Amino acid sequence: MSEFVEPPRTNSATHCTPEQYEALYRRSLEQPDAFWLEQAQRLDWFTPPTLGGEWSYDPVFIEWFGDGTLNLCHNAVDRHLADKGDSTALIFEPDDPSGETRSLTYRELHGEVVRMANALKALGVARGDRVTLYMPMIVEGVTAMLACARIGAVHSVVFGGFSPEALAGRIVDCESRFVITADGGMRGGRPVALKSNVDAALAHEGVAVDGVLVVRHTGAETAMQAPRDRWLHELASDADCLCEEMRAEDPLFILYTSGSTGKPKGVLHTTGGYGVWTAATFHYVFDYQPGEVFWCTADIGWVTGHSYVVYGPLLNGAAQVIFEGVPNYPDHGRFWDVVDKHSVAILYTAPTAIRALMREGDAHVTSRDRSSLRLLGTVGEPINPEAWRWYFEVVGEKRCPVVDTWWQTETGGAMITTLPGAHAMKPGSAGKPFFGIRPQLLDAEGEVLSGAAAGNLAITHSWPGQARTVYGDHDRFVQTYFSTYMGRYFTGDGCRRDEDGYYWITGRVDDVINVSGHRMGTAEIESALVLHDSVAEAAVVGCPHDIKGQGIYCYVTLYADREGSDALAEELRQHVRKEIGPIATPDHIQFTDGLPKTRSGKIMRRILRKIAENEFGALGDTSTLADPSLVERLVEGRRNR
Ligand code: 6R9
Repeated sequence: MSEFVEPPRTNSATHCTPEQYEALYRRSLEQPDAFWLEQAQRLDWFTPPTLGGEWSYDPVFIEWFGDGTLNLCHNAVDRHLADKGDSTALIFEPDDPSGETRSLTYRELHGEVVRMANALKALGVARGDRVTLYMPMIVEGVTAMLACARIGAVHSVVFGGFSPEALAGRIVDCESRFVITADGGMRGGRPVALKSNVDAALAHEGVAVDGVLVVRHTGAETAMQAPRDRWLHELASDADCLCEEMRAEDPLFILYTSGSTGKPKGVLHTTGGYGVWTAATFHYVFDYQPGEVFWCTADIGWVTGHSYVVYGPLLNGAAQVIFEGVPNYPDHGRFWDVVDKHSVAILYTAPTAIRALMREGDAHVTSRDRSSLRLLGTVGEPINPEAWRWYFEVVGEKRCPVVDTWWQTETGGAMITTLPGAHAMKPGSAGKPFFGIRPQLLDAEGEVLSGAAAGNLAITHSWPGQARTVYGDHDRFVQTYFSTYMGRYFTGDGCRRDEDGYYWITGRVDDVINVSGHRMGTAEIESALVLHDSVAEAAVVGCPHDIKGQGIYCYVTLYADREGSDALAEELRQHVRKEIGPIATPDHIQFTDGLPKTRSGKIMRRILRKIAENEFGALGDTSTLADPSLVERLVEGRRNR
């Protein structure tokens, strides 16, 4: 069931041995402040911190390195100029493989960041202001984040696949007065209309910003609205732009993520702790060696793009690929073409991409060289052992260790992962806790489970990369993460710990689903559905999906005078796409004359989940339902699909 796969030798000099891991892990628990103050030396500080963690989970406040000051843009860019000025920082690979690759040294990156920062100042952005980014995966996405950090502004990146409605909500929530976008983006050969989506978002009532900075990328014709909209190339200048001295606990960014209730939460990360966490995890997990090329395929619109496209690699002075495209364009060998073209040594991607490519057969992989690969990583959702083995055996030819990194938007960086060299791997298990992390498994009653056990995953002690609050709603932060199990951070994930102390994440235990590695609140999709004038009520659950991990299954009841049809189902799908974005497009819509409810009116989601999973034998006790016969009709409806 849980056999080990011995890691291939990593041909690196700095990887962590099993003994070193044990010693460092022990020290990180026994002397956390000393340990993390030491790790903090990975960064340059204006004022080095003397304080480690000052935190409590009841009441909830979290601070790390509270008396230190630093600037993360300085750490990601400027401080490398002395010895890495001429080393590669970014290699841009466009969507179109025949398009122009663009390589930037750290010195050139510095120039671009300064130009962007000056443009932001000219637009009126000041320290502490929130700036919303709605960008394609291009160099300027990275420089825009770094430019914000440079001048002390707080970036809030909104994934370019979100709809104007979703963008508008996120602009309003963090009272952002500035947007950075591009004339357009390209994905899989198709244009993405970013600037016109921004215009549509800003046309919503109550959404007003002072300035929109537009990057010329595709050259698409772009309507500019004076004086609000400005081109980057017209506003940028090469004048000196110093890095603001930030306190460790000054906000660095807000990133919206879905929860089980309500609208998305603006998870807030601060400067010092997040910087130390991403720098240290990147170093240990990926075991990066100078001269190697790193490639994380995540978009900067997600936390993985924040921590392992922007901050982690650049804080470590790494060279890395920025990829605008998708895995299957122009064909299913694109990832491996990019690996060969840029001699990628470390590849970090999501199980959904691995499954999608696995389905297309080995030839797309084996026809490419891939000899540059040294390490493989996955993130975003549980990886099924079959996909793990394909990644390890076919892609990595058993030469490359696979690191399966479990973490969340709220954790800032990797939390549970095998370390190359230190741990044997188990296909499907994330492995062992990272330094300083104390996972705990609890049952529904709050009893702590010891030894080999399965339960809900909580973390008992704070770590530097932990989110500090939900922007503008600290109560919601406390409620969401610290009230299920008092005095602990609750992850929302189910997990099993085996006899070797390896952790196996089993997926969300709340009303969050994970579609292609993207987190989605079922409540958000339900709210979008009931906005449609035919829909009386909706309940959304996850269902198994071969490629996406989970699909979106919607039970919909209509107003009495409406009738369900294929055409209406399609209309509802389009409606959800428009309200949230293409990633939220429902896979199944089942019309029903009612939803299973308790006598007190609570929807019994457990039953709906089982039916969507085609597990009709495991419906459990349905006797408390107000209308037990409804379940049979729902099962019948599912069977007929
Ligand atoms: C980094 C990221 C977080 C949720 C998390 C869990 C799932 C992430 C995983 C994993 C199993 C892994 N998840 N990594 N599950 N194994 N290696 O994905 O952040 O978008 O906030 O999602 O993703 O369910 O709770 P985020």
